[in-house]
Amino acid sequence: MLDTKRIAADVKRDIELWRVQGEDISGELLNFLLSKAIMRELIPLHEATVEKQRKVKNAYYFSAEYLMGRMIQNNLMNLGLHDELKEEMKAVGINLDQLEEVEDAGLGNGGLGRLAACFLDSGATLGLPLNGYGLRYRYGLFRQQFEDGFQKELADNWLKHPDPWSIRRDDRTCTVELEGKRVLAVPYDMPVIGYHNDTINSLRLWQCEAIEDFNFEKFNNYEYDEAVAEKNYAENITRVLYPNDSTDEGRSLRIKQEYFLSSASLQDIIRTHKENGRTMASFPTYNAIQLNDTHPVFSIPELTRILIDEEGVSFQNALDIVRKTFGYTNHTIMAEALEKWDAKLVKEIVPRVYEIIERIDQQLRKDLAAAGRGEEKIEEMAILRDKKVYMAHLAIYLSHSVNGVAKIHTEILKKRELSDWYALYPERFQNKTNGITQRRWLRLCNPHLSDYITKLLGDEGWVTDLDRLTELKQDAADPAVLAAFRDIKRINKQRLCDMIWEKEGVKLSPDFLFDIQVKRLHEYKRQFLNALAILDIYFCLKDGAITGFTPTVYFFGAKAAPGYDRAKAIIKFINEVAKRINNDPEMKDLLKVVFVTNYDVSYGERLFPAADVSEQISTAGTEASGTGNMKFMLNGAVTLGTYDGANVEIVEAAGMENNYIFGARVEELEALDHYDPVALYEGNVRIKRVVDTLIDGTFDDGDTGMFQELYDSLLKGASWHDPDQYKLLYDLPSYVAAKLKVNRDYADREKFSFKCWMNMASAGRFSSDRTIREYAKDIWDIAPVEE
Ligand code: 26Y
Repeated sequence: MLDTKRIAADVKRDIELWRVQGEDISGELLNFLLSKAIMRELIPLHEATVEKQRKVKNAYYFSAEYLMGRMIQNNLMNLGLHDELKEEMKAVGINLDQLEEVEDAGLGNGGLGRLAACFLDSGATLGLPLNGYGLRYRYGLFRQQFEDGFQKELADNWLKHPDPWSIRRDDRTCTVELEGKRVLAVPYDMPVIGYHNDTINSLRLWQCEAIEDFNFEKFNNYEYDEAVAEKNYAENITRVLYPNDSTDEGRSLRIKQEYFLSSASLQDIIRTHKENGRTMASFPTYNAIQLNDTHPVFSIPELTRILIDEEGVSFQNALDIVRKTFGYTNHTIMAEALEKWDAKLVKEIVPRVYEIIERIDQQLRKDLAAAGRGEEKIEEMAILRDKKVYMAHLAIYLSHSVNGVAKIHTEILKKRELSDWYALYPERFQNKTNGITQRRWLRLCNPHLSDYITKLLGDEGWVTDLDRLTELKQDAADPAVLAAFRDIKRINKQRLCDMIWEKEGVKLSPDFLFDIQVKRLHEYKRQFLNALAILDIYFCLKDGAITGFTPTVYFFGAKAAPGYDRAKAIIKFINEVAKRINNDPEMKDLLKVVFVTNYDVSYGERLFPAADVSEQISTAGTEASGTGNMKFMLNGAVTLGTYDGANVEIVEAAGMENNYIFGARVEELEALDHYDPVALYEGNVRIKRVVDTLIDGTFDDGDTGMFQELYDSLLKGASWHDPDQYKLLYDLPSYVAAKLKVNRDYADREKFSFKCWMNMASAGRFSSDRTIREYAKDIWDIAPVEE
């Protein structure tokens, strides 16, 4: 364990020095001083972990995204330093709450990136030899602002403050070749700290740099532009995270990022493998690599290439080694998000890797023919087809394990999207239901509830064994427990109100019902459906069709990909609805709508603990899992959702009767052969009334025509889709009914808090500790390193 006294003394001395200079201690400065002092102490612990891991099989998580959020408080908690340091700092007039100013590390888009971060936390806490590889983007996911209700994107300049949690490791630098040019891959290591144990794993993020930071030979030869161009070529590769999690774009920069990540990480693992005195034949015995979706899948042909070209391994043996090494996780059912790269681009950027892909494709075609597949089927399943590289096919063919991220998702993959592959390799398919780390998503973000749980359970064991929450189910019978639980929720709601007032300038009351939908903005997630339902409720409150309504705030938080026009139109629409309702004096004590700006990990840490109702309303069969749903559940909110993704398992664990499931299920939607949204619109005056607000002048889209486009998307369709492809109008009546049922039920606070409590007490399964144990046992074959 660390020497808290020494750390505190270090930081206090630094603080004094800054103060002598007349400097105020800002949150960022405090973060820097604390983190630096801790990092110094961590180095020997990290080295000890590395040494132990040399002896055993290791797993590596390859991911283009890591949504780490703020590091400092989580690290203080995991190291067990928080309380003591808080006291020490108080003594010199410093409040650790100042750390709330510190910026998030936002190197990810959404669920997939946050999952990677939760997995690393669980790996270290379980003492597993699990380390991460990713990219050190100069700019993370954009910062969102609203201007007149329109989303505007600003650069996320997260490195404008020094990044004390990373150590540059020049000694582990390697080179990567792209388009015949060589660039440097320089690793920056971030510690991944196990909770109250001595494990310090690492997240190694690659930064791309020119081989010579500035080529003076060229410069002196008057080749000024070339000298600068070389530097820019390299630095562009890790300049920015693609802010898109829905449509795959055939961009050469993205291919370069993906190959750069794959190549550098593999070189590093192979180097370690050899340093440990091992040969490539034993590579899969000592190394397991998990591919977080298809983004790092160039690793498959790249390892094949290295084995053949550099290690003299035969093609067949190389495929065998590769297949034993990799596991592939699929995170999406949406066809648009399945990566298909333009073969010509791949060939230009990595010609030799492309040749290997061609050879793998030939082998796959042979295997398929041998397995009795006809020409047409072979063409459908090929890796190279229509001058494109199908990354998912490459991943499945050369992995020993393919997994979905929730039961229903894995079933849908087997039955629909990947049915041909399931028929070919049934033994490769597995389910690994997602999870979240209770350290960040309860212990850190909800201290009052955490303390109360600890008090009831008698100890803090639940922080590393979330199943212990089931013991709390019996306490639901105790009215005093539920009353205390409600008091805690109210404190959390007040905290959120304060934050909303400060950040959004909207005054809210914690006595309202808090109903929250936070996630990336996407049509399939149906924020638009939520907005239409709120409008319907609003109109019905105005005309008296609804009475006895419990005052409610509907919260939204979501970023839209900058090029996703319709998602941006939905944001503008929700902001218009919010403006109308919030400015209506009749709604003052009844209804409010807030779209929080720049929803990110840190905002989430305030929102989840304050929620009464969690909105999870994707069209059945579209959301792979969802993990926000689990964060709400763990903090004691009920789910208002469709029978989709992990919602299915949430209600299985917490009881249908304690949640609000509505809408069509997958089978019902599949059986719909002539879906006619126009008939629904014409046949239901309430549907018509809300949909017409898009075109009757109720709302102003600033003459962009975006509301007309939204209207058309529901009733006319577009060149690329049928009208109302996500069945909003189909589910709208049952959704409004469910929203009103929640609202009525909430009036009986005691009964409602029973449901909330049962959800919290049933959340044990959704710990990422459980998920990671399953990966470790069923896919990676790794075990905790002995102390
Ligand atoms: C190819 C590129 C456009 C792309 C980039 C990022 C495609 C997809 C993504 C990210 C996808 C993602 O975040 N998926 C979410 O993964 C979560 C973790 O498994 C799931 O819980 C969630 O349902 C799924 O939408």
